[in-house]
Amino acid sequence: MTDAAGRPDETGNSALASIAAMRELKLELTRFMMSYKFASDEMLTKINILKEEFSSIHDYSPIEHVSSRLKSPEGILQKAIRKGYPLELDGIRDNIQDIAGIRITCSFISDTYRIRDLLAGQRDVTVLHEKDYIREPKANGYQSLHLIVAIPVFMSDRVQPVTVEIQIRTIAMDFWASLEHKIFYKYNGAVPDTLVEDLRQAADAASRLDVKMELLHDQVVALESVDPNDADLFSFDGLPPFPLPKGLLDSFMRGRTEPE
Ligand code: 0O2
Repeated sequence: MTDAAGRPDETGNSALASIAAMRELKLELTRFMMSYKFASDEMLTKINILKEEFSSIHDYSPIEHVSSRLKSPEGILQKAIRKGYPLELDGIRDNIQDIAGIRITCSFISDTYRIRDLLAGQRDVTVLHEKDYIREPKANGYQSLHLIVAIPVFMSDRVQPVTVEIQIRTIAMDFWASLEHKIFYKYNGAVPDTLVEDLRQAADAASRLDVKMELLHDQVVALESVDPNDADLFSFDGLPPFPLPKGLLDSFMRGRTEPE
């Protein structure tokens, strides 16, 4: 590996070159994976802001639960090989759009579209693709609203648009999808026909439950009225208490109601 003077010989030089190439690859892979983590973090912040804002101001959040996952480098490569995509980072970036994935569960179907609109309406979010498996469920009964969005990630030397897959669905749809996923893997994809049929029936039942729950919710909302003596009227969830003295509150209210 070294000559008589201790300098790397030809074999030594090529070993050093491959170590340098490995380092370069590791750096590129780390940057690649981090860009997806940052994009996911940015989207999660947006979703959590909506969730907190709804809970504090409207006393109700259309977002019940949020989870996220990053595909592992191994999972990314397996998918690229399975789909026949070029095995280099730019090709993978262009073709695999679910490296970062976020799942949002909502109580009601209308909430799924509300969340879609609130996220899609944000200036730095670009919806690249939408699949509405709620309006058009898959043959097996799967329901969910899928968005592929791009969000700019600001790094030290570049701004990179990064894609994130967002799945939005109700609790009932999510319950069904988790069970179906387990069954699918248990049978290695070859699910017996009877189970496939049972799953389809369960999906129909889940769908009917969603519709019924939404109707009930609408009725409850219509019955709700504002209580002027509500003790919580001027308490602010998630913020430190700042009681308003009565005089200040009265002038503030007058300022809002009296014309100038
Ligand atoms: P994971 O581990 O959840 O990410 P793609 O394969 O993504 O290139 P496809 O299949 O057209 O293209 O995308 P689609 O239809 O938007 O589905 C992507 C994801 O939706 C899947 O990701 C699942 O998470 C979910 N999904 C789609 N169909 C079903 C279904 O029939 N049952 C369940 N339980 N989930 C489904 P992955 O990559 O398969 O898995």
